[in-house]
Amino acid sequence: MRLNPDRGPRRGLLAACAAALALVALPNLAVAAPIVQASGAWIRWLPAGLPAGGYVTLRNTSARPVELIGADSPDYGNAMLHQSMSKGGMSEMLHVEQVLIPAHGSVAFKPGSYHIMLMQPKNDVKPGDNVPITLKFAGGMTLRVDFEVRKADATGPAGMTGKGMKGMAHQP
Ligand SMILES: [Cu+2]
Repeated sequence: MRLNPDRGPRRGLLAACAAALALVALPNLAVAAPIVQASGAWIRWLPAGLPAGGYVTLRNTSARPVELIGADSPDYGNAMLHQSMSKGGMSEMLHVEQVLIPAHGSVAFKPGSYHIMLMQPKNDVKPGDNVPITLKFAGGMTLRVDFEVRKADATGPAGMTGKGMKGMAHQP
């Protein structure tokens, strides 16, 4: 989110939003002030134990870039960072080792782009649940975020079902 200096009146609102986000993020961190704030976290649930996509917007409040390097959830056997890309009209998913969040910048995990690929659901995850996911950053920082599980008809990541799944090596 970038502040436009020409839009003075909106500054107050944005600042209020940022303050609200900080309050939400605080309980997630045991000691340090929240360097990374998470908002809008949700999971696109799919039936029959299919892999689900996790989405969230991560905002880096610090003056140094931060690298997301992994994710973990007690409700899934495996969680990986993926990126959907479209190539010659087909969409495919790539496993990415890290996602850089620039200083004072943010990265949106969203359908058709970055997502957390959640595999092997364990505890009968269903729409309406809140699933905790621990985000792991370079340097040892972690951030626990509750993801709201939504139905499959929410707009999902391209390539997550049908032919798009073909040839996807989800297991390392
Ligand atoms: Cu994926």
